[in-house]
Amino acid sequence: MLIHSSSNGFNHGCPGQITPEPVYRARRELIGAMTGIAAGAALTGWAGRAAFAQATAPGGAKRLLGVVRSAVPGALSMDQPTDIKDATSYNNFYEFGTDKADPARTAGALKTSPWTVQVDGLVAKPGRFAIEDLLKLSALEERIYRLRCVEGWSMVIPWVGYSLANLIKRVQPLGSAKFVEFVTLADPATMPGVRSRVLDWPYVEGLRLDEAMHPLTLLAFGMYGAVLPNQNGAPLRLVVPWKYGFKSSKSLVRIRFTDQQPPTAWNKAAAHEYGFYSNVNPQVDHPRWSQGSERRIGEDGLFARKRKTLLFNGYEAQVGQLYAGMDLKKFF
Ligand SMILES: Nc1nc2c(c(=O)[nH]1)N[C@H]1C(S)=C(S)[C@@H](COP(=O)(O)O)O[C@H]1N2
Ligand SMILES: [Mo]
Repeated sequence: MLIHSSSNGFNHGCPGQITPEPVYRARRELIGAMTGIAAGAALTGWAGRAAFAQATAPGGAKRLLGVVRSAVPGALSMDQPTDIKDATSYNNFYEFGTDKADPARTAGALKTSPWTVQVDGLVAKPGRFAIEDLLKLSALEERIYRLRCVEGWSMVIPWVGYSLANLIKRVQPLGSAKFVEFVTLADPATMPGVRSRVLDWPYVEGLRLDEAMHPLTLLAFGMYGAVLPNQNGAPLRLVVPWKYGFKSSKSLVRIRFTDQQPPTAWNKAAAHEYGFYSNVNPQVDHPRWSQGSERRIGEDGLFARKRKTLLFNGYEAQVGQLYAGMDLKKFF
């Protein structure tokens, strides 16, 4: 069985060889432009939701319009965003292959339209939501999050989406709901990786309901101002910035509310290596490598791990309360 390997693995892609662009576009410039476009609409309570419709930019990438700068505390990292080329060519998406370069090469086959997401389980108002309706459910925000992979590398990605809490409130969880399960599409016809048994498909991840409700937990539809590339989890994915990257399921088809901790794909594959919580924690090493430091993609040499990894990936002020009194070594 192929399990996550450390950043020192030799079989991985080599983003260090890609010439970095100046900066993905001076971030402030981007935020400024987006705020400019959206300011009027934001002040009028998003009456003009038609503004969210996607438009095709000259480059072919579908831009997301009407995106506002997030006001959620901690949502706008000051770190320099990762080059878009690295973020879209160095991926983990095992449904499309286990090599970092596989998803960008093979995920083009994924059909992201039409797309619906089933939201069910212990909720008063279950439903099947079309992607078009989900895009209109709440104002789209730009959020610049650090992403720390359990393998020991990290990126900084400007996502576009809104707090998952908006959708959760819509379906009204019952008092008995304690956990939320996130299920990725598993289509052997378009996902070559699903034909091999590297994980128990479909890819399932899970959060406690209070973690899922946290304002930083993002339902993302885009990155770098445009709709998500397939290899990054189109047409919608989860992003939980204080947990290892594998907690953030891509290409979601189902969100299910339960009263029990859901069995999750990586935890089933190796429970002693991938805990249910998987909060980023430099004090809790992976059995096969240290988690004390990380390699920021595009910044360091291929084998350098120069950055200190931070508790909760630097989001402790925002999320620490969720784990008050918990033994983080036991609930890793
Ligand atoms: N369905 C699915 N979701 C997934 C994965 C996967 O293999 N399949 N990989 C995870 C891992 S290990 C990481 S680090 C992030 C990577 O997201 P990115 O490629 O957009 O940077 O996606 C996560 N979500
Ligand atoms: Mo990861």
